Amino acid sequence: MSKKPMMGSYYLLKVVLIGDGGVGKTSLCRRFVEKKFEHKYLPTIGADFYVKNVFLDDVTPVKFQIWDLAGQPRFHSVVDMYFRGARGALAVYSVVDRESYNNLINWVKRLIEKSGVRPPPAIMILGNKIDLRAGPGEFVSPEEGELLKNRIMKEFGLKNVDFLETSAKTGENVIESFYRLAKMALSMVTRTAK
Ligand code: G3D
Ligand code: MG
Repeated sequence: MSKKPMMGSYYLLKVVLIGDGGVGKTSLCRRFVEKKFEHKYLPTIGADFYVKNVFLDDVTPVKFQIWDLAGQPRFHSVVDMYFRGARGALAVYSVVDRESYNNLINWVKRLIEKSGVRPPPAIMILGNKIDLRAGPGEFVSPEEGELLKNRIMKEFGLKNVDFLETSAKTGENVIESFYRLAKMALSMVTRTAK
């Protein structure tokens, strides 16, 4: 990533994180945003909001606006607001939590209904916590992640859907996830004057 300051116009990209509580959404945000972040806690609407400027392929300026839903049940009525205008979503399950994998399609359904954008948001499906797969237990496999991606594309008639496995703990594929999502979403946003 380039260190030059962002000048002139840029792509403004609203991204939301969806998926069950505990799958690692906040950890993925923190890992991506690192220390260079503006972090504003907005308790009234139950979401954390982050901004991060990057240059995709070292030339394309993108300002990520990342919304990380805090997830308290009492804030469910603001989920529509949170989804509205999102051009991209990180749809996260945990590879050590099969229920979160099974529930992800319902999150995607809600996002598509509530985002209000056409074409629908680009979606990066993430199987997180792969560092835990080395231990004992039953895990969601990468093949199952691919199956979910294909199912989501087919069921909702979407083109901009991708899948990666990540670890917010080790950092594996975290930057890659946000960048790939941005590349898919860029075709749907226009540059904004600074
Ligand atoms: P959420 O925002 O989706 O609710 P969090 O999830 O980011 O709060 O993460 C929930 C718990 O999972 C946290 O542990 C966090 O440290 C852990 N976690 C998140 N991502 C990973 C990962 O990639 N690998 C491992 N091993 N753990 C992860 P605690 O113990 O704080 O509840
Ligand atoms: Mg969280």
